[in-house]
Amino acid sequence: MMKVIILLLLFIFPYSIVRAEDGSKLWLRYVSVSKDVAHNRSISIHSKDPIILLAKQELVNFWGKQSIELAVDRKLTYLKDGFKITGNLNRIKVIAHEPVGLLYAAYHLLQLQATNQPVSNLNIEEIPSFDIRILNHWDNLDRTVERGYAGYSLWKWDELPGVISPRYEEYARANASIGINAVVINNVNASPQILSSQYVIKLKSLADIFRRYGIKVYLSVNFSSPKILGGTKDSDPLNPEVILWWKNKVKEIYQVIPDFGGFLVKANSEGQPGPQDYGRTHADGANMLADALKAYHGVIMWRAFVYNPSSEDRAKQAYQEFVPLDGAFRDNVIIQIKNGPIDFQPREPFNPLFGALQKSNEMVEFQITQEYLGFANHLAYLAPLFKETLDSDTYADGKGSTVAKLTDGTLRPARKTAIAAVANIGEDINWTGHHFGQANWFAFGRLAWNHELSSEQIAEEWISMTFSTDNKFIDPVKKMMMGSRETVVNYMMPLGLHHIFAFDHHYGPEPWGDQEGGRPDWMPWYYHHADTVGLGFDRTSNGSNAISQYRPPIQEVFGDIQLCPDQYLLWFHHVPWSYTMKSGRSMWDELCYKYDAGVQQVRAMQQVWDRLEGQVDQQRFVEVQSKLKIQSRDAVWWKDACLLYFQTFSKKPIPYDIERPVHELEDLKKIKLMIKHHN
Ligand code: GCV
Repeated sequence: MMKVIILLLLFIFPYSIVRAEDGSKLWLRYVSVSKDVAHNRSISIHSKDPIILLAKQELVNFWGKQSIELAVDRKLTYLKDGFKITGNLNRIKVIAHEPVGLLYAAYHLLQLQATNQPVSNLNIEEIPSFDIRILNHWDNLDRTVERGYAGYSLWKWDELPGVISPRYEEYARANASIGINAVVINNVNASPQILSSQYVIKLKSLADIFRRYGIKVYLSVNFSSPKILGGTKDSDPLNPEVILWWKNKVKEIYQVIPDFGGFLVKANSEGQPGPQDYGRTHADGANMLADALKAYHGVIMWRAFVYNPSSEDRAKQAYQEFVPLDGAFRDNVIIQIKNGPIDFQPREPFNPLFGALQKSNEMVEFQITQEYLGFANHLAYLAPLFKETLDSDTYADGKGSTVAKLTDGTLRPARKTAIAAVANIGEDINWTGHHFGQANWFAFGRLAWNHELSSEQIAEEWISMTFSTDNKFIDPVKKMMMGSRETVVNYMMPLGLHHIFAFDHHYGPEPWGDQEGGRPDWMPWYYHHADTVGLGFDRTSNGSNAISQYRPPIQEVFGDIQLCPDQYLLWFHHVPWSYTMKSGRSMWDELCYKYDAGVQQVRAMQQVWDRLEGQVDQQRFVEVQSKLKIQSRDAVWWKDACLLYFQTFSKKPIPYDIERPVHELEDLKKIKLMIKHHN
């Protein structure tokens, strides 16, 4: 009976409509080639290396064009783990320095094919921008994910190593297809248990799968592990007993996982333990671990995300902590710095630590998971945000010292360069909660591979691989994606406003937020400083003087209210409500228009998407459509909450030509979302 119904459905509806399209395939929708095609071309290799065999297999399965020869040339060190592809209509030759380079080349070719690019006359050379291209999972051992909005963790620790979910390999393949070659498996708020022998064995089973795709595993470690797990008196980095504990633990890990990557450490930050608990410095702590890893070529990624409740501006604290330690870190330590000085806000100026450290390795940490951008409910394409930071000129080594060039080895040669991002991946069938969240995972990988790619190009690649190669679909969707991050900035925090989120879960607006006895640096008023005079955080020399951490001429630009770009105005200045903006409007009016623009822009996104019905499978169409409805309602919520609240200080009318508020401020203040935040 069932069979009959299915046949009937297939007859009535075109195949694409009834086909289950749940997003689980990500951008990997290569079409298997027919026997005939396969018969007429050859894929040849000269090695039994498992990664090369995999590269061959992918091409055998999906490459529908001319013959290909894949070879490793150990002399071509300059290629790193990149590749060269040359060829004509009859034959393609792929050369790499590393076996994994051939796998990346295979995915490159498959991407060209999937996006209908010409492959008849190829002359391609790709060398990745960064050596380590790493995802940071904030996954806990109980499978909750800190700031994760796509379900539980992929890692089923209770089943490992006995049961291997097929998703581990699918995950590895997706990463390899965009050049990601490293993953930190667990939350930076790390459980010491991850280092127990039992977990090391579980980790091995993941590492064995990932290795086939050129991916190394790393662990976040808890600085108190020696005391908690090993029973040492303390975890003082200068205590010989502690040093020995780490040495032995590292040895144990490498015995089981010979290509283990290293440790990521959040120390003395937001309540996590660290070397300062014993009067030692971040350098003492990092170096002790670096020494333990050195013999195995392991790396320490030591986070600079540190701040304490004090009278000092939070935005200044990482710089103050780390700049005096410059030069004190071992060469296998990389200081991992969040893109902005506060915390992954919809928009922040670049972190002044970039380039301020002259003699220490630095890397950027981005956040793909949308902790501060509407979770998995809002569509926000983040390549423009990533590029905004990477392309920021710090002037550290003169003009042109962009964050990208400071961290990719161009200006500051490093043993190993790296770039990280906090993953947005979970157990959800579509991996990222929102179908368009996949684009941010993809975009991070592509930019880590080549930070010179444009956001547009990456969007186009992703859309055509994920949805459709039809320009009638690609063009409007690309346009919608390109504006989406600015849209979120507009309805959440325009003009440099930041951190006015609801307490703890960071979903909705709470500019009025206050918790009795709570940390001031976790309260919105700490950041917006609204009063009868105006709005914004004075970080000039009259205020916290955070601008002094930037170099000239950036310092002058950010520090001068006339020169400061609108997008950072309220980040650096306390601006009078009636201040005349570059547009000629008062600051208050400008603020109102920005919030309103945000709302209108989400509505326009809905219109774009609704028009595309029928050009995309129904399941993904409806799921995205419904998320856009949520985003639209949330945008109005943000606009009303912020404007009605700030109006209590500005005492000015909301310009009459924009949409009127639909909420009462007092009602909005009562909203308390019960979103659990798992540490
Ligand atoms: C992992 C922010 C987040 C925390 C996160 C922290 C960090 O404060 O809200 O959940 O903790 O950043 O990056 O360490």
